[in-house]
Amino acid sequence: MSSIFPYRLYLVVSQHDCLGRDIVWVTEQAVKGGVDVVQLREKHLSIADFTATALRLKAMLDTYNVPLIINDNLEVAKACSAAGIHVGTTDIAPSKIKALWPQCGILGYSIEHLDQLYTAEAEHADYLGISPVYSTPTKTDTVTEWGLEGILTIRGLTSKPLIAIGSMNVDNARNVIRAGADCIAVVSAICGADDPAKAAHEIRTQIEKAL
Ligand code: TZP
Ligand code: MG
Repeated sequence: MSSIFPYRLYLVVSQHDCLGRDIVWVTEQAVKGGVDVVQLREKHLSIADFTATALRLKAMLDTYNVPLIINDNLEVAKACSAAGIHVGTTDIAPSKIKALWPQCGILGYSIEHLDQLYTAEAEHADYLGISPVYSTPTKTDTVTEWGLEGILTIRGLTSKPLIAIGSMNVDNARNVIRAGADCIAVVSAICGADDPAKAAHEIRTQIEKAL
């Protein structure tokens, strides 16, 4: 298990994905169910609203000792003293982040093709997002799917923690961990569930079975 990223169930959350319910409530339920790391991924909010949401989430998560990671926005990450930042290949380069934000604890980087694994940028990451494992209506600008084969391949090539994202749910979490992922990242199977705590608990149970 990685010391910088020992987490197993990763909630990626936005206000929009919570289907009209408060993001702090949904996230707290998810944490009670077994989520142990959270990423706030807001694509349509102003910086002021993104920051306000981050501060509210951070205050709640601190009481559970669960780290908050901010998607792709250094200003918000700094403003809320987040645990880290997550970027994709078209965002701020990982090689620049620690100079711009020396307090950054966890640096996550999503890879969509195998050649991205071999870049110097990937070397800077504390964990790699395998994006997407399966295509998903939650993020439609993806081109390929890694599938279980992709996870197996990457697992053989790096010792960095691997986070699986894209249509992860209670039915596929176990096989994805068995294929070599360290952590399962979820949006809709938890944020969209009637009972987010129960949904998180069921996925967490499958992860633990596979370890
Ligand atoms: N990156 C790759 S797939 C994805 C992101 C943010 C969305 C995953 O959402 P869901 O609803 O868990 O499939
Ligand atoms: Mg991005």
